[in-house]
Amino acid sequence: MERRKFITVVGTAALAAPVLGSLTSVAANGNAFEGHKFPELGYAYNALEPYIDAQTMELHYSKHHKSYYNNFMTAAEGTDLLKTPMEQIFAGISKHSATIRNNGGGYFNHSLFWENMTPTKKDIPAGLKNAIEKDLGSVDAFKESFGKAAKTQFGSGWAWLSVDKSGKLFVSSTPNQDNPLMDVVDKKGTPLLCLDVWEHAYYLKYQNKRADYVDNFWNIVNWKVVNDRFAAAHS
Ligand code: MN3
Repeated sequence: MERRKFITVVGTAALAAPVLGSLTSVAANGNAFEGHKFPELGYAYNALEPYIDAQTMELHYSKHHKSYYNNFMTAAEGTDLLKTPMEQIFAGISKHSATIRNNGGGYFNHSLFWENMTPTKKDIPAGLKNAIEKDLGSVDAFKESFGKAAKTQFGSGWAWLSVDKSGKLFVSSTPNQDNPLMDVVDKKGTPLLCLDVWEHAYYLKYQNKRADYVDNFWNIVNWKVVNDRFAAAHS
């Protein structure tokens, strides 16, 4: 029923990727904010195999992510938050409830996460590659640093590549569903690439071996999307 309907949506979406392209750039582009939408997945549940298995993708997207979205929308009902872009909400997240912070973060972070993965291996575009080399030493040094952030984040959380206000790239990790846009985190910036290291993101396939999941992530990064986010953050 619901599952069949979803598969149809995925099939259609796959032809029209990228489907989430405007998520972070709505406000930046000056377009009217059209409300918080649960995003379509730009590929099938099994598209990222063998690195992320189909069952994990289905549960993660249709159950975990959907719950964050639904809970956020329920908590936001009847408030201005429904008319406020997530970036703006996060900039003042310290003034909101834990429900808004956790579920708003969960809704937003996963939307970024699905979009920055792809079944089609991509090279790192020159603009982003040059910036990584300038700010983080080399692509290998960046991967090492990002991998370390992902592997050593204690408990549930996320690893990030972001760009700060001065245009400099940095790597960080956040607990729970926090992200670099939130006023409560130490290292603030615009997220370009994220990796979910909650156990629900990898446990079915990798069990306790988070490091293997993190190392395999490099096979499915959508560098074009990361580069596009970098360019948008600059313009
Ligand atoms: Mn998750």
